[in-house]
Amino acid sequence: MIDLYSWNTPNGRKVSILLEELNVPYNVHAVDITKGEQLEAEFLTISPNNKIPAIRDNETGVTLMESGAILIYLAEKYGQFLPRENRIEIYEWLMWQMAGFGPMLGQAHHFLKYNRGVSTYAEERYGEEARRLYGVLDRRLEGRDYIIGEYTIADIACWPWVSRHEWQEIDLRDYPHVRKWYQRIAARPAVQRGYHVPDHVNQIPQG
Ligand SMILES: N[C@@H](CCC(=O)N[C@@H](CS)C(=O)NCC(=O)O)C(=O)O
Repeated sequence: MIDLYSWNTPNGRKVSILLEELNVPYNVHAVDITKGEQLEAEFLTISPNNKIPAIRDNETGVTLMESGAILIYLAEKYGQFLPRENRIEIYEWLMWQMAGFGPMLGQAHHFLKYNRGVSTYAEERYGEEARRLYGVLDRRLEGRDYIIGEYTIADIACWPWVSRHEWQEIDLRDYPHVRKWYQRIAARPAVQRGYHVPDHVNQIPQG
């Protein structure tokens, strides 16, 4: 059994969506990051960077932080969503998400949604970077149903960030390939289940 430590955020949802897609049993431990529960000593033994998501695999004793590492671990363990022949390309787009798409969109949330008016410079910088990154993804998805052609952990890593497009002040109609891809993945029952972990806080945005 896998223990998942998570909260309703894009990084947390990546892991619950993959677990639902894999159809493996898991226990959910809600870590309320709005109350500082990620700083508690017990959680730090699993996630030394005090961030969700994290897992404990009770079968192997492995504990892991960092959503990208967790996606790779679970995909390898269960032999799905990381096909050997496309592995390097999947890592390429997974790293793009982990190092660019996620962190930059996180800054867009910070300055555009939560701190409007604090810094015009930061609003312009991260708003522009968000639009640039959506352009990169849109060009990649032209002529492809999924980032690597078939549905993999690269899609599972990127999709929850796109589900917050409203926070980033992104109109998906400006990125038609991203929009179709977003809606295609939103229609998957496992994604609909994984999105609402640990709790149902809102409907999946339409796009
Ligand atoms: N690179 C990490 C980032 C994790 C992350 O930023 N988690 C946020 C929620 S999405 C968090 O736990 N924030 C609480 C805090 O910063 O104290 C990953 O992908 O797992």
